[in-house]
Amino acid sequence: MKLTNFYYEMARIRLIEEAIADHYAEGEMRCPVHLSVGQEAVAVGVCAALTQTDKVYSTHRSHAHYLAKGGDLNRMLAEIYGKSTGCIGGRGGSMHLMDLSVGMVASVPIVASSIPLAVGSALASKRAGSDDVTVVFIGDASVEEGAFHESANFAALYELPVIFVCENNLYSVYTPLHQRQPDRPLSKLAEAHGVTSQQGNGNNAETVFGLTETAVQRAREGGGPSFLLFDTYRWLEHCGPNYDNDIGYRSEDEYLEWAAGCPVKSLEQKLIAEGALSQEDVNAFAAGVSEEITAAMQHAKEAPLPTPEDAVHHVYA
Ligand SMILES: Cc1ncc(C[n+]2csc(CCOP(=O)(O)OP(=O)(O)O)c2C)c(N)n1
Ligand SMILES: [Mg+2]
Repeated sequence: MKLTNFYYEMARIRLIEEAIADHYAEGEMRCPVHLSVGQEAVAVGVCAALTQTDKVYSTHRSHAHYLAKGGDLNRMLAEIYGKSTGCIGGRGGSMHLMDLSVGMVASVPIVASSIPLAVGSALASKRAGSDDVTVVFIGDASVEEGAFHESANFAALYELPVIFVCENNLYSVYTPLHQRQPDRPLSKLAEAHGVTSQQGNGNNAETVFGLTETAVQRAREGGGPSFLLFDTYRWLEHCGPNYDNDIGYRSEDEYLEWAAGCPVKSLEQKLIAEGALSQEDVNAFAAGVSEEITAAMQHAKEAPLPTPEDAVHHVYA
């Protein structure tokens, strides 16, 4: 059943992110990590509306997108540990996850820079006569970059099959949205370029899925781009494994309010209340995922580092 699958995928991503946070202090992960705890419903709801060959582009906060699109956990953790078995051979780490075999084309940490790549990908699909759709996950800060506006304009003009999925977690690092932009929905910016826009609760995977399904259908039928604005919240610090509500840029009360609407827990409670899941199912699932994570962590730690010779591969001169 679809909603139960949403729950399992979100709970798995949460457990994986928590495991990364638990191990980070060991100092063996070779890169910064931007964790998606609290934002799982957007990744899962969006990717559930896509096929394997539909394309996804992501940002610095890429783990949930990669996993929801079907990326391999062993290769993700090995990448974060900088190992040669990582999804890009240990060259990039957490912010550069990709897996072409499942349509996870690229993650790029320069804010907004994956947007023109995604629009180019949609243009390529359209010109090739393919009905693939491209999704680009962006944060709320991305719409402050010129690249967003040029890309939205171009996508609307050429009616490209691209969906801009904006995860509005209210912050760009330590700066809240209200200190960066006038008071109007971010979706107005996309609408100004002629891009159809919708806004929804980004902590409800069913809502996210429904809005994405409609946008995907429009794109496949030649209806052009969409901008989907999903309200959500990052629970941990911008970059790293800790809570940082004590340093002053946001309040504990604000965090607690969002945490009370936890996307994973609320869906779990709904499914248990409806009888679609039991507490035993939940516990058994968590135990299975824990084993999967333990094995993947071990694989990542034991895998070899890239060799010095590997450094000259994939370099163009
Ligand atoms: C062009 C550019 N400017 C600044 C940065 C530094 N930076 C990294 S993440 C980030 C905030 C991004 O905020 P948002 O897009 O809302 O994503 P979130 O981190 O909230 O998921 C900034 C400013 C960058 N990577 N690229
Ligand atoms: Mg943000």
